[in-house]
Amino acid sequence: TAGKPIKCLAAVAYKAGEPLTIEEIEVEAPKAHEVRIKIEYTGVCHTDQYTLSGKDPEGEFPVILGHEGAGIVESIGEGVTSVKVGDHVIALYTPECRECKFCKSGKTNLCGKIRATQGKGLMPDGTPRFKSPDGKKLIHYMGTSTFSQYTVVADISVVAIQPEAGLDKACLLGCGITTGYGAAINTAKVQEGDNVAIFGCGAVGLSVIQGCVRNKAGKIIVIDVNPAKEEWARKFGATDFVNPSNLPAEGKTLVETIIDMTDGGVDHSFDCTGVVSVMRAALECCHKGWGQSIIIGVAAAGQEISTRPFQLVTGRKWLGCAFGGVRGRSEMRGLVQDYLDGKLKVEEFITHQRDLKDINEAFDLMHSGDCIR
Ligand code: NAD
Ligand code: AHE
Ligand code: ZN
Repeated sequence: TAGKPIKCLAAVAYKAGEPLTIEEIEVEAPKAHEVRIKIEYTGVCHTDQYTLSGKDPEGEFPVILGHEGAGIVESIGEGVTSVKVGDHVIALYTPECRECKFCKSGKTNLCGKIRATQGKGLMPDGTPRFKSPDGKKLIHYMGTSTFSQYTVVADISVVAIQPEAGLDKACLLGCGITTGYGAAINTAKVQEGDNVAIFGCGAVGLSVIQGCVRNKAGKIIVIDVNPAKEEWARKFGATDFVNPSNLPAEGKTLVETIIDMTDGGVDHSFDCTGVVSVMRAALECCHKGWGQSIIIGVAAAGQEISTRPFQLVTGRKWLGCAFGGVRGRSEMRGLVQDYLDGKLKVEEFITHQRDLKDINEAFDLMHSGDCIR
Protein backbone atom coordinates (compact mmCIF):
# COMPACT_ATOMS: atom_id res chain seq x y z
CA THR A 1 0.00 0.00 0.00
CA ALA A 2 3.00 2.33 0.09
CA GLY A 3 2.24 5.42 -1.92
CA LYS A 4 -1.54 4.96 -1.70
CA PRO A 5 -4.06 6.38 0.76
CA ILE A 6 -4.96 4.04 3.62
CA LYS A 7 -8.38 3.73 5.25
CA CYS A 8 -8.22 3.08 8.98
CA LEU A 9 -9.88 3.87 12.28
CA ALA A 10 -9.14 7.03 14.21
CA ALA A 11 -10.55 8.85 17.22
CA VAL A 12 -11.67 12.23 15.90
CA ALA A 13 -12.28 15.23 18.16
CA TYR A 14 -15.04 17.14 16.36
CA LYS A 15 -15.83 19.68 19.06
CA ALA A 16 -14.28 21.03 22.26
CA GLY A 17 -15.52 19.29 25.38
CA GLU A 18 -17.20 16.41 23.52
CA PRO A 19 -16.22 12.74 23.45
CA LEU A 20 -14.07 11.53 20.55
CA THR A 21 -15.77 9.80 17.60
CA ILE A 22 -14.29 6.52 16.39
CA GLU A 23 -14.61 6.33 12.63
CA GLU A 24 -12.94 5.31 9.43
CA ILE A 25 -10.75 8.05 8.00
CA GLU A 26 -8.38 8.27 5.06
CA VAL A 27 -4.66 8.82 5.57
CA GLU A 28 -2.79 10.02 2.50
CA ALA A 29 0.63 8.68 1.51
CA PRO A 30 3.64 10.48 2.97
CA LYS A 31 5.04 13.25 0.78
CA ALA A 32 8.73 14.16 0.55
CA HIS A 33 10.43 14.12 3.98
CA GLU A 34 7.37 12.56 5.61
CA VAL A 35 6.83 9.20 7.28
CA ARG A 36 3.63 7.17 7.61
CA ILE A 37 3.52 5.20 10.86
CA LYS A 38 1.25 2.33 11.87
CA ILE A 39 0.57 3.38 15.45
CA GLU A 40 0.53 0.34 17.76
CA TYR A 41 0.19 2.04 21.15
CA THR A 42 -0.43 5.52 22.47
CA GLY A 43 -0.63 7.05 25.90
CA VAL A 44 -3.31 9.56 26.76
CA CYS A 45 -1.67 12.61 28.34
CA HIS A 46 -3.20 15.39 30.34
CA THR A 47 -2.28 17.76 27.51
CA ASP A 48 -4.62 15.90 25.11
CA GLN A 49 -7.41 16.49 27.62
CA TYR A 50 -6.41 20.15 27.91
CA THR A 51 -6.69 20.70 24.15
CA LEU A 52 -9.94 18.71 23.96
CA SER A 53 -11.38 20.92 26.73
CA GLY A 54 -11.09 23.96 24.46
CA LYS A 55 -8.65 25.80 26.76
CA ASP A 56 -5.65 25.51 24.42
CA PRO A 57 -5.23 28.74 22.43
CA GLU A 58 -3.81 26.66 19.56
CA GLY A 59 -6.58 24.07 19.73
CA GLU A 60 -8.69 23.72 16.58
CA PHE A 61 -11.28 21.17 15.50
CA PRO A 62 -11.93 18.69 13.96
CA VAL A 63 -8.59 17.23 14.98
CA ILE A 64 -6.92 13.89 15.64
CA LEU A 65 -5.29 14.28 19.05
CA GLY A 66 -2.56 12.15 20.66
CA HIS A 67 1.14 12.81 21.06
CA GLU A 68 2.53 9.92 23.15
CA GLY A 69 2.64 7.17 20.54
CA ALA A 70 4.83 4.44 19.14
CA GLY A 71 4.50 2.26 16.07
CA ILE A 72 6.11 0.81 12.98
CA VAL A 73 7.10 2.73 9.85
CA GLU A 74 4.69 1.68 7.09
CA SER A 75 6.02 3.86 4.26
CA ILE A 76 8.32 6.79 3.69
CA GLY A 77 8.26 9.74 1.33
CA GLU A 78 11.03 10.83 -0.99
CA GLY A 79 14.26 11.89 0.64
CA VAL A 80 13.68 10.19 4.00
CA THR A 81 16.94 8.71 5.28
CA SER A 82 16.61 8.73 9.07
CA VAL A 83 14.11 5.84 9.33
CA LYS A 84 13.13 2.93 7.07
CA VAL A 85 10.04 0.79 6.55
CA GLY A 86 9.65 -1.65 9.43
CA ASP A 87 11.54 0.43 12.00
CA HIS A 88 10.04 0.64 15.47
CA VAL A 89 9.62 4.34 16.18
CA ILE A 90 8.41 6.94 18.64
CA ALA A 91 6.67 10.06 17.31
CA LEU A 92 8.26 13.31 18.50
CA TYR A 93 6.14 16.37 19.17
CA THR A 94 9.40 18.22 19.74
CA PRO A 95 11.19 17.60 16.43
CA GLU A 96 14.94 17.89 15.85
CA CYS A 97 16.03 19.21 12.44
CA ARG A 98 19.67 19.93 13.41
CA GLU A 99 19.77 22.91 11.05
CA CYS A 100 17.55 25.68 12.44
CA LYS A 101 18.76 28.47 14.73
CA PHE A 102 17.36 26.65 17.78
CA CYS A 103 18.93 23.28 16.99
CA LYS A 104 22.28 24.85 16.09
CA SER A 105 22.36 26.96 19.26
CA GLY A 106 23.08 23.94 21.42
CA LYS A 107 21.06 25.76 24.09
CA THR A 108 17.60 24.26 23.70
CA ASN A 109 15.71 21.22 22.48
CA LEU A 110 12.99 23.41 20.92
CA CYS A 111 13.29 23.10 17.14
CA GLY A 112 11.91 25.93 15.02
CA LYS A 113 11.78 24.28 11.62
CA ILE A 114 8.11 23.23 11.50
CA ARG A 115 6.67 24.81 14.68
CA ALA A 116 4.40 27.25 12.79
CA THR A 117 2.61 24.64 10.65
CA GLN A 118 2.59 22.15 13.54
CA GLY A 119 0.74 24.71 15.68
CA LYS A 120 -1.88 25.06 12.93
CA GLY A 121 -2.36 21.30 12.69
CA LEU A 122 -0.79 21.01 9.24
CA MET A 123 2.14 19.21 7.67
CA PRO A 124 5.16 21.39 6.80
CA ASP A 125 3.80 22.04 3.27
CA GLY A 126 0.70 23.63 4.82
CA THR A 127 -1.77 20.79 4.09
CA PRO A 128 -3.15 17.90 6.21
CA ARG A 129 -2.85 14.17 5.35
CA PHE A 130 -6.15 13.19 7.01
CA LYS A 131 -9.64 13.20 5.51
CA SER A 132 -12.92 12.47 7.29
CA PRO A 133 -15.50 10.03 5.83
CA ASP A 134 -17.33 12.90 4.12
CA GLY A 135 -14.07 14.08 2.54
CA LYS A 136 -13.64 17.08 4.85
CA LYS A 137 -10.21 17.93 6.15
CA LEU A 138 -9.14 16.85 9.61
CA ILE A 139 -6.19 18.54 11.20
CA HIS A 140 -3.11 17.10 12.90
CA TYR A 141 -2.07 17.65 16.52
CA MET A 142 1.39 18.43 17.91
CA GLY A 143 2.87 17.06 14.70
CA THR A 144 2.00 13.52 15.81
CA SER A 145 -1.79 12.67 15.95
CA THR A 146 -1.32 9.27 17.54
CA PHE A 147 -5.05 8.55 18.13
CA SER A 148 -5.20 7.01 14.66
CA GLN A 149 -4.19 3.56 13.43
CA TYR A 150 -2.02 5.34 10.84
CA THR A 151 -0.52 8.80 11.02
CA VAL A 152 1.87 10.88 8.93
CA VAL A 153 4.65 12.90 10.54
CA ALA A 154 7.62 14.93 9.31
CA ASP A 155 10.85 12.93 9.15
CA ILE A 156 12.35 15.22 11.79
CA SER A 157 9.46 14.26 14.12
CA VAL A 158 10.24 10.57 14.47
CA VAL A 159 13.01 8.45 15.96
CA ALA A 160 13.83 4.76 15.48
CA ILE A 161 14.29 2.80 18.69
CA GLN A 162 15.43 -0.62 19.85
CA PRO A 163 12.65 -3.11 18.96
CA GLU A 164 13.34 -5.07 22.17
CA ALA A 165 11.71 -2.26 24.15
CA GLY A 166 8.12 -3.19 23.29
CA LEU A 167 5.97 -0.47 21.77
CA ASP A 168 3.38 -0.68 24.56
CA LYS A 169 6.04 0.58 26.97
CA ALA A 170 8.11 2.70 24.60
CA CYS A 171 5.17 4.94 23.68
CA LEU A 172 5.31 6.44 27.18
CA LEU A 173 8.76 7.82 26.39
CA GLY A 174 6.99 9.94 23.76
CA CYS A 175 5.89 12.39 26.44
CA GLY A 176 5.29 11.95 30.17
CA ILE A 177 8.30 9.93 31.29
CA THR A 178 10.84 11.77 29.16
CA THR A 179 9.40 15.12 30.21
CA GLY A 180 9.86 14.60 33.95
CA TYR A 181 13.12 12.65 33.82
CA GLY A 182 14.64 15.19 31.43
CA ALA A 183 13.44 18.18 33.46
CA ALA A 184 15.37 16.91 36.50
CA ILE A 185 18.50 15.91 34.61
CA ASN A 186 18.78 18.40 31.70
CA THR A 187 16.93 21.48 32.88
CA ALA A 188 17.43 21.54 36.67
CA LYS A 189 20.69 19.55 36.52
CA VAL A 190 20.00 18.18 40.01
CA GLN A 191 23.24 17.44 41.86
CA GLU A 192 24.09 14.90 44.56
CA GLY A 193 22.59 15.93 47.90
CA ASP A 194 20.28 18.62 46.47
CA ASN A 195 16.87 18.95 48.13
CA VAL A 196 13.91 19.02 45.75
CA ALA A 197 10.16 19.60 45.91
CA ILE A 198 7.92 18.06 43.25
CA PHE A 199 4.37 19.43 42.99
CA GLY A 200 1.96 16.95 41.37
CA CYS A 201 2.51 13.20 41.33
CA GLY A 202 1.16 12.07 37.95
CA ALA A 203 3.33 10.48 35.27
CA VAL A 204 5.35 13.67 34.94
CA GLY A 205 5.96 14.13 38.68
CA LEU A 206 6.86 10.45 39.13
CA SER A 207 9.39 10.81 36.31
CA VAL A 208 10.91 13.88 37.95
CA ILE A 209 11.38 11.68 41.03
CA GLN A 210 13.24 9.14 38.86
CA GLY A 211 15.59 11.82 37.51
CA CYS A 212 16.25 13.12 41.03
CA VAL A 213 16.93 9.59 42.34
CA ARG A 214 19.31 8.94 39.43
CA ASN A 215 21.25 12.11 40.27
CA LYS A 216 21.33 11.15 43.98
CA ALA A 217 19.25 14.06 45.28
CA GLY A 218 18.96 14.54 49.06
CA LYS A 219 15.40 15.13 50.23
CA ILE A 220 12.80 14.42 47.55
CA ILE A 221 9.56 15.99 48.79
CA VAL A 222 6.42 15.25 46.80
CA ILE A 223 3.31 17.41 47.20
CA ASP A 224 -0.08 16.20 45.98
CA VAL A 225 -3.69 16.85 47.00
CA ASN A 226 -4.52 13.19 46.36
CA PRO A 227 -3.41 11.18 49.43
CA ALA A 228 -3.31 7.99 47.34
CA LYS A 229 -0.26 9.41 45.58
CA GLU A 230 1.91 9.00 48.69
CA GLU A 231 2.35 5.29 48.02
CA TRP A 232 3.26 5.99 44.38
CA ALA A 233 5.72 8.73 45.33
CA ARG A 234 7.51 6.56 47.92
CA LYS A 235 7.66 3.58 45.55
CA PHE A 236 9.54 5.77 43.06
CA GLY A 237 11.97 7.10 45.70
CA ALA A 238 10.40 10.13 47.35
CA THR A 239 11.70 10.66 50.90
CA ASP A 240 8.74 12.80 52.05
CA PHE A 241 5.13 13.38 51.05
CA VAL A 242 3.08 16.47 51.87
CA ASN A 243 -0.68 16.78 51.38
CA PRO A 244 -1.49 20.52 51.17
CA SER A 245 -4.96 19.90 52.64
CA ASN A 246 -3.48 18.16 55.68
CA LEU A 247 -0.26 19.97 56.61
CA PRO A 248 1.83 18.48 59.44
CA ALA A 249 2.31 21.67 61.53
CA GLU A 250 -0.69 23.85 62.37
CA GLY A 251 -0.54 27.54 61.47
CA LYS A 252 2.11 27.04 58.77
CA THR A 253 1.52 27.49 55.07
CA LEU A 254 2.63 24.89 52.53
CA VAL A 255 5.56 27.08 51.51
CA GLU A 256 6.65 27.56 55.14
CA THR A 257 6.32 23.83 55.75
CA ILE A 258 8.70 22.99 52.89
CA ILE A 259 11.14 25.74 53.88
CA ASP A 260 11.20 24.32 57.44
CA MET A 261 11.80 20.79 56.14
CA THR A 262 14.83 21.89 54.11
CA ASP A 263 16.72 24.42 56.24
CA GLY A 264 15.67 27.47 54.24
CA GLY A 265 14.16 26.06 51.05
CA VAL A 266 14.79 23.58 48.27
CA ASP A 267 17.52 23.71 45.64
CA HIS A 268 15.05 22.78 42.91
CA SER A 269 11.29 22.63 42.64
CA PHE A 270 9.09 21.39 39.80
CA ASP A 271 5.51 22.22 38.92
CA CYS A 272 3.87 19.11 37.45
CA THR A 273 0.27 20.29 37.97
CA GLY A 274 -0.35 23.13 35.50
CA VAL A 275 -2.02 25.13 38.32
CA VAL A 276 -0.67 28.69 38.46
CA SER A 277 -1.10 29.09 42.24
CA VAL A 278 0.97 25.92 42.66
CA MET A 279 3.64 27.38 40.36
CA ARG A 280 3.89 30.34 42.73
CA ALA A 281 4.26 28.11 45.79
CA ALA A 282 6.88 26.06 43.92
CA LEU A 283 8.95 29.19 43.28
CA GLU A 284 8.55 30.57 46.79
CA CYS A 285 9.68 27.38 48.56
CA CYS A 286 13.06 27.66 46.79
CA HIS A 287 16.16 28.54 48.78
CA LYS A 288 17.15 32.20 48.83
CA GLY A 289 20.16 33.01 46.67
CA TRP A 290 20.08 30.02 44.32
CA GLY A 291 16.92 27.89 44.43
CA GLN A 292 15.32 27.36 41.04
CA SER A 293 11.82 26.34 40.04
CA ILE A 294 11.04 24.52 36.80
CA ILE A 295 7.58 24.92 35.27
CA ILE A 296 6.50 21.78 33.41
CA GLY A 297 2.71 21.94 33.82
CA VAL A 298 0.64 23.46 31.03
CA ALA A 299 -1.80 26.17 32.17
CA ALA A 300 -4.89 27.18 30.22
CA ALA A 301 -5.18 30.22 27.96
CA GLY A 302 -5.53 33.42 29.99
CA GLN A 303 -3.82 32.01 33.10
CA GLU A 304 -0.79 33.95 34.32
CA ILE A 305 1.89 33.41 36.95
CA SER A 306 2.76 35.99 39.58
CA THR A 307 5.03 36.48 42.56
CA ARG A 308 6.75 39.39 44.28
CA PRO A 309 9.74 40.41 42.16
CA PHE A 310 11.63 40.33 45.49
CA GLN A 311 11.60 36.54 45.15
CA LEU A 312 13.84 36.85 42.08
CA VAL A 313 15.81 39.84 43.35
CA THR A 314 16.84 37.57 46.18
CA GLY A 315 18.23 34.98 43.85
CA ARG A 316 15.49 32.48 43.05
CA LYS A 317 15.14 31.51 39.38
CA TRP A 318 12.01 30.69 37.40
CA LEU A 319 12.61 28.26 34.50
CA GLY A 320 10.58 25.90 32.35
CA CYS A 321 10.97 23.22 29.73
CA ALA A 322 9.13 21.19 27.12
CA PHE A 323 9.76 17.47 26.60
CA GLY A 324 12.30 17.59 29.43
CA GLY A 325 14.78 19.52 27.31
CA VAL A 326 15.38 16.26 25.41
CA ARG A 327 16.50 16.29 21.75
CA GLY A 328 14.43 13.35 20.63
CA ARG A 329 16.34 12.08 17.62
CA SER A 330 19.70 12.27 19.38
CA GLU A 331 18.75 11.17 22.88
CA MET A 332 15.74 8.84 22.70
CA ARG A 333 17.71 5.63 22.12
CA GLY A 334 19.68 6.45 25.28
CA LEU A 335 16.47 6.71 27.29
CA VAL A 336 15.19 3.45 25.79
CA GLN A 337 18.53 1.86 26.75
CA ASP A 338 18.15 3.15 30.34
CA TYR A 339 14.76 1.40 30.37
CA LEU A 340 16.18 -1.83 28.88
CA ASP A 341 19.03 -1.77 31.44
CA GLY A 342 16.54 -1.48 34.28
CA LYS A 343 17.64 2.07 35.18
CA LEU A 344 14.39 3.79 34.16
CA LYS A 345 10.96 2.57 35.26
CA VAL A 346 8.43 2.52 32.42
CA GLU A 347 6.02 -0.40 32.73
CA GLU A 348 5.17 0.64 36.29
CA PHE A 349 3.35 3.65 34.79
CA ILE A 350 0.83 1.51 32.91
CA THR A 351 -2.19 1.24 35.19
CA HIS A 352 -4.90 0.82 32.56
CA GLN A 353 -5.12 -0.34 28.94
CA ARG A 354 -7.96 0.17 26.47
CA ASP A 355 -8.60 -0.51 22.81
CA LEU A 356 -8.86 2.45 20.45
CA LYS A 357 -12.65 2.02 20.34
CA ASP A 358 -12.78 2.65 24.10
CA ILE A 359 -10.53 5.70 24.11
CA ASN A 360 -13.21 7.87 25.74
CA GLU A 361 -13.04 5.56 28.75
CA ALA A 362 -9.31 6.24 28.86
CA PHE A 363 -10.05 9.96 29.12
CA ASP A 364 -12.54 9.28 31.94
CA LEU A 365 -9.99 7.10 33.75
CA MET A 366 -7.41 9.88 33.57
CA HIS A 367 -9.60 11.88 35.96
CA SER A 368 -10.19 8.99 38.33
CA GLY A 369 -7.04 9.58 40.40
CA ASP A 370 -5.83 5.96 40.44
CA CYS A 371 -4.71 6.11 36.82
CA ILE A 372 -1.14 7.07 36.01
CA ARG A 373 -1.09 6.20 32.29
P1 NAD B 1 -1.67 14.16 36.02
O1 NAD B 1 -3.02 14.74 36.00
O2 NAD B 1 -1.51 12.69 35.89
O3 NAD B 1 -0.93 14.58 37.38
C1 NAD B 1 -1.13 15.80 38.03
C2 NAD B 1 -1.08 15.57 39.54
O4 NAD B 1 -1.17 16.85 40.17
C3 NAD B 1 -2.24 14.72 40.08
O5 NAD B 1 -1.72 13.67 40.87
C4 NAD B 1 -3.05 15.71 40.91
O6 NAD B 1 -3.64 15.10 42.06
C5 NAD B 1 -2.00 16.73 41.30
N1 NAD B 1 -2.53 18.05 41.62
C6 NAD B 1 -3.55 18.72 41.02
N2 NAD B 1 -3.74 19.90 41.61
C7 NAD B 1 -2.84 19.99 42.60
C8 NAD B 1 -2.55 20.99 43.58
N3 NAD B 1 -3.25 22.12 43.64
N4 NAD B 1 -1.54 20.76 44.44
C9 NAD B 1 -0.84 19.60 44.39
N5 NAD B 1 -1.08 18.61 43.49
C10 NAD B 1 -2.06 18.83 42.62
O7 NAD B 1 -0.84 14.92 34.88
P2 NAD B 1 0.54 14.56 34.14
O8 NAD B 1 0.24 13.76 32.93
O9 NAD B 1 1.53 14.07 35.12
O10 NAD B 1 0.95 16.03 33.62
C11 NAD B 1 1.22 17.06 34.54
C12 NAD B 1 1.21 18.41 33.84
O11 NAD B 1 2.33 18.49 32.95
C13 NAD B 1 -0.02 18.69 33.00
O12 NAD B 1 -0.32 20.07 33.14
C14 NAD B 1 0.45 18.40 31.59
O13 NAD B 1 -0.31 19.10 30.64
C15 NAD B 1 1.88 18.89 31.67
N6 NAD B 1 2.84 18.33 30.70
C16 NAD B 1 3.80 19.18 30.23
C17 NAD B 1 4.80 18.72 29.40
C18 NAD B 1 5.89 19.63 28.91
O14 NAD B 1 6.60 19.26 27.98
N7 NAD B 1 6.08 20.80 29.49
C19 NAD B 1 4.79 17.37 29.02
C20 NAD B 1 3.81 16.52 29.54
C21 NAD B 1 2.84 17.02 30.38
N1 AHE C 1 -0.63 25.00 22.50
C1 AHE C 1 -0.35 24.97 23.89
C2 AHE C 1 1.09 24.56 24.13
C3 AHE C 1 1.18 23.73 25.34
C4 AHE C 1 2.60 23.30 25.61
O1 AHE C 1 3.38 24.05 26.21
N2 AHE C 1 2.96 22.11 25.17
C5 AHE C 1 4.26 21.54 25.47
C6 AHE C 1 4.16 20.08 25.42
S1 AHE C 1 3.00 19.43 26.57
C7 AHE C 1 3.09 17.77 26.30
O2 AHE C 1 2.20 17.13 27.08
C8 AHE C 1 5.31 21.99 24.43
O3 AHE C 1 5.90 21.21 23.75
N3 AHE C 1 5.55 23.27 24.40
C9 AHE C 1 6.48 23.86 23.49
C10 AHE C 1 5.79 24.26 22.21
O4 AHE C 1 6.49 24.72 21.30
O5 AHE C 1 4.56 24.12 22.13
C11 AHE C 1 -0.62 26.32 24.53
O6 AHE C 1 -0.92 26.35 25.72
O7 AHE C 1 -0.53 27.33 23.80
ZN1 ZN D 1 1.99 15.03 26.93
